Amino acid sequence: MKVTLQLEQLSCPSCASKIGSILKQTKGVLVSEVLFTSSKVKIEFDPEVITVEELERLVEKAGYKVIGRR
Ligand SMILES: [Cu+2]
Repeated sequence: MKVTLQLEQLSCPSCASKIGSILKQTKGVLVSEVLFTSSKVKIEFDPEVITVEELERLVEKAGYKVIGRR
């Protein structure tokens, strides 16, 4: 399953790599890509292991607001 999360403006590239490394350590995340310029996070995940809501919560716990998903 795939989802793209739209975040509030990321202020610098290290924010993007921080989110990327959190996702890499997360069970159920198969592929993740953080697009710094558009503040988007593309995630391919196993829905039997993790849900979109849990993914959003992880990103928000790291300090970044999720303002949309598709
Ligand atoms: Cu930053």
